[in-house]
Amino acid sequence: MLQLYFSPMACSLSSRIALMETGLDATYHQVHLWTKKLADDGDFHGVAPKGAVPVLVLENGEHLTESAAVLQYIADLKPASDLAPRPGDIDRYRLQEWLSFIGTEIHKAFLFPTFWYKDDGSLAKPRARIAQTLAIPSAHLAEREFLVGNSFTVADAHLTWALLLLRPAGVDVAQWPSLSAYLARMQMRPAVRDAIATEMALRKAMAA
Ligand SMILES: N[C@@H](CCC(=O)N[C@@H](CS)C(=O)NCC(=O)O)C(=O)O
Repeated sequence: MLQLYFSPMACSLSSRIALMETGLDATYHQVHLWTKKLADDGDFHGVAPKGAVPVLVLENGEHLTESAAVLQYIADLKPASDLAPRPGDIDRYRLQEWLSFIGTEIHKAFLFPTFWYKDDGSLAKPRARIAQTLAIPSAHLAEREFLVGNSFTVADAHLTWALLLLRPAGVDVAQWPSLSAYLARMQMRPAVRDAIATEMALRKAMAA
């Protein structure tokens, strides 16, 4: 069976959403990102030298990391779920274009520094830039329901996760009406709603 190493509401949420959208069975292993400990007190570095989630353990035991790769792998396991356009179709490269943009321009350029640096001086530049960055998906989604093509893809799973983190990062998504409408729409999908509910409950349990 597939196995996913995740941390509640971290970027691995999009991999959980993708798995739930496909209906594929998986075992989920929770990682504490600060201590790098697993639930059984094992060391996550033994699983993933990068020390970061997501890690997908494949049926043959190989470990796959990086959200863009993990998400496309899950999508390709169940082509009937239509979570990614077929290779060779221009929309497959549009999907990769969005996954790369979300992973670098939104996640690493904004969300990552926001969660690591707490002082206003360090946060000023990423905060100033995020408005410019989010204007891109905002304009795109003003005209369309989904990021790529006419149906939900793993790029939507990844953007949904990123938009959910804006609030704890101190940014109000309501500034971009098309993004806040998109986020509400995505959360009406049963798999998205259930994945978020599961991880929010785990996060609350961690804080308790
Ligand atoms: N480039 C990786 C980034 C993965 C990543 O930064 N994961 C975060 C959680 S959202 C993490 O595990 N951070 C722990 C750390 O960097 O120590 C991807 O897109 O999957």
